Amino acid sequence: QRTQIAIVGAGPTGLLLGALLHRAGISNVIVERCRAEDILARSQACVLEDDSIAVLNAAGLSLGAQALRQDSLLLSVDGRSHRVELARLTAGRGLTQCSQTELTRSLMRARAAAGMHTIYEAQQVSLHGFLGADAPLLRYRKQDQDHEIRCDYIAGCDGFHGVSRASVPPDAYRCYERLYPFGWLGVLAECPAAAPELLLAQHPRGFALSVMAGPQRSHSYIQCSLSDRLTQWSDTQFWAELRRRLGPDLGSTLPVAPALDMSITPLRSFVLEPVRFGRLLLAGDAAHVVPPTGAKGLNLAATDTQELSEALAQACRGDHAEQGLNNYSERALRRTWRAERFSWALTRLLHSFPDQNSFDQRIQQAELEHLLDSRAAQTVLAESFVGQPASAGG
Ligand code: RFL
Repeated sequence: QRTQIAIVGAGPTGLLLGALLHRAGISNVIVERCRAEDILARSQACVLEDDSIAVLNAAGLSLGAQALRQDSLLLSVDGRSHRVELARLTAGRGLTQCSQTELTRSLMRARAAAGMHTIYEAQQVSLHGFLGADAPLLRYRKQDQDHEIRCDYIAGCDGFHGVSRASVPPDAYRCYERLYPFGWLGVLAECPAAAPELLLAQHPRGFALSVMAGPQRSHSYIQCSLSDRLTQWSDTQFWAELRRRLGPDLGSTLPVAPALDMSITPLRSFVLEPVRFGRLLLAGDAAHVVPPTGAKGLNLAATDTQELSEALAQACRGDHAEQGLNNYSERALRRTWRAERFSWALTRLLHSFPDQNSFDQRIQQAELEHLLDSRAAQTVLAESFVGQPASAGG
């Protein structure tokens, strides 16, 4: 088989890149390890910047009624909630809440409707020849048969545990990583979130977050210990703990419903430098991971795919050849480190760290008070959340 771009991974990054390339007239094939149903069984919150919505629209996707755009967010500090007016502080920019599952489903459907090729359940995917001058090769096994795809470029969109990064010689890159001493226990339920807006809560018992995932669905998360197991938590215990952390303002009216899904996620920051290796380009979680506190993961993926699709289209058409690809790594990393800084700072501000002493706690309290009292500090927070317009280099 021959295609222009072979994409590894049918998560949101791979699917979005495929859709953008298709729109630019570039042929692509996605090779994915899992079944489509398994990918859709993963449930995660999804909060998107206006620029990410624009990338989805450019890919021909409209989120419709499942997406809820808000001009503000709520910050609950020790049981008291405060509204941060995002749009007023950032000349009209806001955040859209939706479901990552529904977003992925829409991308899959559009891909199938356009006749684009996705190979699910591909085993033993391996990448060859991407550092050489010749066309690289993707090999995989399916139904006891070996297959090959020859292409011009490979896009590694296979997430943090994928094969793409693992195929690069270790002396060709550097990794920067931080693991956090806690995780998030998450519940997806058929009930509204604690508030219409994205809600982030700091509390001495730990962080909490509540977000809409459709008109009648919500994701809720509470900080938990890394040693916690799902068997230790019932729905009732989860809602009681969330209610406690939200305090009287929002806890007393918290809607609850049986959990449709419950999961525990460790929190991690990770950056790979560079993200281009000859004819292999990495995007999304394959290249960088942020703790979800700042809701930046998919937003980074959206900008990665936008820039990468343009650079790949340019290279495939032969005009100015690889100019865009040559710049891809540097531009992506500048954006990534900004998002990493924000996600790290917000995680530090809103979580309880097990090794925190009383001095650290007072500093955290002072920082939160400063944020609630200062319009300038709230503007900085709002700008980081909604993202800066592409023209500002954000
Ligand atoms: P994914 O979603 O991991 O998909 C990668 C795909 O590659 C496949 N794969 C392989 N295929 C073939 N061969 C192999 N050897 C392969 N190895 C892996 C996998 O099966 C999979 O299908 O990465 P992608 O596409 O880059 O997407 C990244 C996003 O999923 C991630 O950034 C977001 O979920 C992060 N995130 C959030 N981002 C936001 O922008 N806003 C949010 O509100 C938000 N909330 C969150 C989040 C992530 C969370 N967790 C789970 C860390 C909330 C949470 C709790």
